Amino acid sequence: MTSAQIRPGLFITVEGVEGVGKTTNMAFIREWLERAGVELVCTREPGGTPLAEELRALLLANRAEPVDPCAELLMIFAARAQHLSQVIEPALARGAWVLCDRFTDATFAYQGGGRKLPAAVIETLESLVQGGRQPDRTFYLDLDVETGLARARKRGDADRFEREAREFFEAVRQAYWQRVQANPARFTVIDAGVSLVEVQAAIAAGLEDLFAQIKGEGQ
Ligand code: Z5A
Repeated sequence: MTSAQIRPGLFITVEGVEGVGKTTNMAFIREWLERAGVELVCTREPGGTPLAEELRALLLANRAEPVDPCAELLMIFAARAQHLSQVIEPALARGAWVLCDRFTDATFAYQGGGRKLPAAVIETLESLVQGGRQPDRTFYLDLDVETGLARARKRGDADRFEREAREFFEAVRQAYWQRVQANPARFTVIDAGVSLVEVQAAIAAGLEDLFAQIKGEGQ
């Protein structure tokens, strides 16, 4: 029996501030789950469909015109609505697992914490766009902002978010921690400030724990 048969339709997200190593570790999680026999759809936000990727490009582009935080928020949820209806919900409905690089926790962190939009406004859009859909498990990679920004700077050209000041990312990190504290059963917190080998050992332990939990639920 494969893991997907034990528990079909699991939604896993990966979150963290700038430079935390999400892309690197998404590939690790993907390989780990595929080795375990999971049918996996790997995707990202904002993005994941042609239209949502166009919205992503609009969101990330540097531009002279200041972007209103509310316009930013609505574009993110427009992309999410498309992504959910075209990719995430169909995959979960057929029993595949979905591994997504960022989801609505990022909205509470960046648009809530970073841009200071009220949580109640984000919750209203969350309810409209997602209904009751929430990730089943979220790997939150935590790293101090200074180290994260130093890692990210090595990548070259900064997008519109990456040009924000350090205080913005401190507020983002703080908002992530509020999400973790409000939903402790959903989050697996990973210290991303250690070597990649150690980070991936911690992620593997988190995945083992998830499998033990779903096996327990299936008995
Ligand atoms: N955004 C938003 O505002 N609201 C929302 O609701 C959503 C998103 C969903 C794009 O996201 C932007 O969208 C994002 C927030 C906003 N902007 N910001 N900031 P994204 O996820 O595509 O962009 P990103 O944050 O830049 O993520 P990334 O590309 O996955 O980068 P990363 O997390 O920094 O990962 P990385 O490229 O794997 O790692 C960075 C470097 O560190 C790289 O050279 C690695 O080799 C190195 N690394 C990784 N791990 C280690 C360890 N352990 N030690 C040493 N070096 C390491």
